[in-house]
Amino acid sequence: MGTCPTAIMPLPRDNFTGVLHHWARPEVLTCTSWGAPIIWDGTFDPHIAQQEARRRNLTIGLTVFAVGRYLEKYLEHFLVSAEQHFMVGQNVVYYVFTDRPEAVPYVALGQGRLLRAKPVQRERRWQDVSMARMPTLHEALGGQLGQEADFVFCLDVDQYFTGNFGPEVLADLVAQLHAWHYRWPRWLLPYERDKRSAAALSLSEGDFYYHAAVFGGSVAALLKLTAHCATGQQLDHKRGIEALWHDESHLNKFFWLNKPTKLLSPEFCWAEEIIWRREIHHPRLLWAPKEYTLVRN
Ligand code: 2GW
Ligand code: MN
Repeated sequence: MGTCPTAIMPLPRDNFTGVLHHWARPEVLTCTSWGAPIIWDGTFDPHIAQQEARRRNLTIGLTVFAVGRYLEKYLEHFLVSAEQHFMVGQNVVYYVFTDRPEAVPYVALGQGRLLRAKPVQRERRWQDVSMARMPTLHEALGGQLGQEADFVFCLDVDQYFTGNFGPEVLADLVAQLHAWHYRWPRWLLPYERDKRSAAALSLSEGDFYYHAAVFGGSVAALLKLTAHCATGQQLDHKRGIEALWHDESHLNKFFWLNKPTKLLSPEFCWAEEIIWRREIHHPRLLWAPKEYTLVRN
């Protein structure tokens, strides 16, 4: 971990965070080598972000897939906690993609917030459920979602909000540092290494390992991201191969080629099963318990 190389680079900033208070967290990396802020608790003022979002009257989309048993198991807690913590005070549109729109639980929504349940097919293999999100999101971003939202966040459903997740996270292209891998040397990161895959990264490539459970950005940037990943997945499929971590591998390839303009610290998507770490001040999202035997059969 280093600190921001302020001597050679302007302080990372954007309209939502203002100048990042990188000195508030000297023990962690608060900007990337290409000048993108890495936001940690204490490095931003949430009120500046809130005012900026209100001033621009933004609408923020939140997409989530709840197919098969994941609907009963995770969706209600996800939505109820999002009402408490996700973009409170902003215009929000939830897009819930599911094979059973009629089974989406009723959750009371705050003012300026609405939910759209969108039907999707149920894929046979779970890897396909996960990967099918990319083309589905691409289509939605090119349609109603893209028209009504300014920024969109795309999240896994098997998690719940535990702290404020507000407009400070907004930027053109936003990536999430993976809680398991943020302290590892690059050569150990679980990128796809098979050169035949569209997602392949060599040992000298890759900046960080990003978690596909959280990514976001402007509609234009996400159209590009989802097109890249959907195309890569399709190419691999035609060659009879599948990347190690499915859509996440393709996402990591995209972020290597197209640098994110903001990174979220692992506080924004933390796992309780990971031993407590001093730099994790304020977890905002927590992974829900998995119970693989129950849901993966
Ligand atoms: C997934 C795996 C095994 C059994 C079921 C499912 C499943 C996933 C499902 O039955 N229904 C469903 O709606 N999903 C959706 O796919 C749901 O939104 C879920 O959050 C998402 C990804 O599956 P998940 O959360 O079980 O996978 P993780 O937590 O191991 O995710 C990481 O790796 C994935 C690729 O293997 C994705 O890249 C994901 O974004 C990563 O967080
Ligand atoms: Mn997940």
